[in-house]
Amino acid sequence: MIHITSSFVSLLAFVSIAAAQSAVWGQCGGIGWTGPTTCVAGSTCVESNAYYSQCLPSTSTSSGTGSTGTSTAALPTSTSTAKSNTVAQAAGKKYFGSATDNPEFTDAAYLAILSDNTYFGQITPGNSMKWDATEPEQGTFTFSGGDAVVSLAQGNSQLVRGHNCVWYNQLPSWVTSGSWTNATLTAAVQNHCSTLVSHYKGDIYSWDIINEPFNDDGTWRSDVFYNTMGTYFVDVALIAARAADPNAKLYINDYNIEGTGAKATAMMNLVSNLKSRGIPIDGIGLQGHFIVGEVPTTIQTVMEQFVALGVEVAITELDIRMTLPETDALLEQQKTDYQNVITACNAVAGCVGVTIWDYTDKYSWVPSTFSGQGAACPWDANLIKKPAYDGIIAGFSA
Ligand code: 9MR
Repeated sequence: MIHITSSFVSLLAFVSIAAAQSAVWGQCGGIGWTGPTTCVAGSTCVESNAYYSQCLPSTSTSSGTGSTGTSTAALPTSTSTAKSNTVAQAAGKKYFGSATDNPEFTDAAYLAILSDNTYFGQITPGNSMKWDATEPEQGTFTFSGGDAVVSLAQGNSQLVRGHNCVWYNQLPSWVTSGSWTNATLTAAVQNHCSTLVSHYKGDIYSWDIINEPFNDDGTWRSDVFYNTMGTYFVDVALIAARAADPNAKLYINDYNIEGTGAKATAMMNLVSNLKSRGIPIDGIGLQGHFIVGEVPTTIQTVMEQFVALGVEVAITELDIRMTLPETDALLEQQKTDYQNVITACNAVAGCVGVTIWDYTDKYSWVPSTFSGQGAACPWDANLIKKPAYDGIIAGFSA
């Protein structure tokens, strides 16, 4: 009875302020949201994605990605004063970098850290160079989003990884629903890669020309490209890209190839096959979307095996997620996991750099894709460095 009464009182209190301000953990913005856009005292409106912003407790030092509705005790933070790109370059790497996305550029605090090239010597556009963004209609190219990323990087003296040219996802419907023949799709792929890579000629350190071509069992992914052209789409895209920007490093990028197994073997066989036929291939991107406590122990071995085939490697999309809420133990394990990944890259001369898939939990893709998981990045949602950051520094210092 007492419980019901107190809930009722809370409900009344909530209703009375609902029109003005959202409660802690309540929605406070996003596309289509017509409710309050400010939060009750002690909480801050934080954007999760374009469709959802949430009132998070502003006094908490946690990443704020927990959504249990309970407040969390202070969580440990980074203690290192060293800078991630500075230590990466001191270790002989070309860069330590971060993915980013154009909507984030309006966040001044976010942008200031992203633009600090002692932290990040390289950036990757998370979405704005993809096919749906760059050729939404056949033959009509739009480069404004990608151009903004390149211009930001150049202003900051940062390298750019181009991402990506041919991928099964984020395709405009004219590609996925077209009635293609081998010849017409070959021409479309050639034109897309050639125009995209030419536009950024001289601006890009490395390009993910092919993204995620394999299933986890090492078979080819069934998509419009493979289903229409067989494996020939890989040749077509790589050849077009090489002609468009001879100095850009051409990569194939995938996930679940970071440990030995069928998918890594399939990628190695592809590299050997391309090399034997003189098709240009310079690098393999190991994405590195990991789970805390589950980083493959064979990551260094796999990188060495790729390098032995005559390509460079990079960790291209590193993040290490956990089941929320964050705890001291999970953050400590995450620090160890980040350190192990960086240590492996550091130990392999042909591993040129590491890119995290955005640096802050504020803009991570993880919570919207894996329900109940998050806190995958080295900076929390309040842009505070977590113990994972110390793991990165330690890995480059080994
Ligand atoms: O970070 C990207 C996210 O904003 C997009 O919604 C998503 C759509 O597929 O793509 C994310 O980036 C992916 C990358 O392009 C390829 N590897 C997996 C990444 C995370 O999904």
